[in-house]
Amino acid sequence: MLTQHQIDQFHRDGILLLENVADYNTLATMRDALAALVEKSRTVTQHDAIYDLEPDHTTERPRLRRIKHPHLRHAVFNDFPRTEPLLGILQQLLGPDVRMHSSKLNLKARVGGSSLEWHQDWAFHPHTNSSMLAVGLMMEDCRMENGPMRVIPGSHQGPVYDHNANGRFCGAIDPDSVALNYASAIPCVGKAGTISIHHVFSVHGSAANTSPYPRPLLLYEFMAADAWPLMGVPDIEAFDSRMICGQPTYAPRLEAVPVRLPLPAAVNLGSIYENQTQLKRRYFTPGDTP
Ligand SMILES: O=C(O)CCC(=O)C(=O)O
Repeated sequence: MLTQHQIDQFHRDGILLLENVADYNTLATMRDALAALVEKSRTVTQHDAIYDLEPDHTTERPRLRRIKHPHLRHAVFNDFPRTEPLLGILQQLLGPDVRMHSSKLNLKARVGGSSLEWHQDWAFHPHTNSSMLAVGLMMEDCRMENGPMRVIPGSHQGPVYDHNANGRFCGAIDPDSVALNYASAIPCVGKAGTISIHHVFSVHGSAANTSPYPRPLLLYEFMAADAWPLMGVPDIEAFDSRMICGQPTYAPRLEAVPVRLPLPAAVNLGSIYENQTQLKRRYFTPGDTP
């Protein structure tokens, strides 16, 4: 469980790191599940519902940017947030009723795995209130050369920034037009089993992976059950099946939150990496992204 000091730190900085949240056996099962998914990607030649490919992905040398919705691919990814200690941590931060918004496993392939430009998760999916956060589990040790996620402390107190380019949503902030202290960003480095927790408004991004090892970061987004997406709920059964504890509600809680809708929609819906190529000025060098 979190101490009051850690809870205060999360609210002050919008980012918190915690060691030893996943144990040895859980990490071993996750790594096996990941290896099987990477093996299956050998026959895939285009982005699909499961895989986001690095531009140089081949059958002989599979290179993935992301596995989409890992909680639907293997029980270990579904169970992890539904068991202690993560479950209790989420309830401390979000209350008794918690829903998963989504999950993703960002692999950042070794030697050149793609960077991600600065962005706020809120820009992708504004809700009726801001009781939302993301948890990132380091499935392997993560160092600076692996291209760790970096989170700008205090940026969750700021506005929601423009994430459009060429007249469409692109999922990235133009670093030259937003005066943030990018150098102050906290790198999410640590031993395998460490988690980061960042607020839905926190500005974050990551450099390319220059190391000879991949950087598997298992990310989940969660919200209080009374935070409802402003872009609508297309499938109420799927929505409620993502409750991880407590009860769903049909009475959204409304907060005076800053909102920009992610519209007009990005051209390549479903790949943040492709969307961000629309940005004119990048902060990070792209890695393998052409
Ligand atoms: O993988 C990373 O370094 C950042 C992840 C992220 O911000 C995202 O997938 O939205």
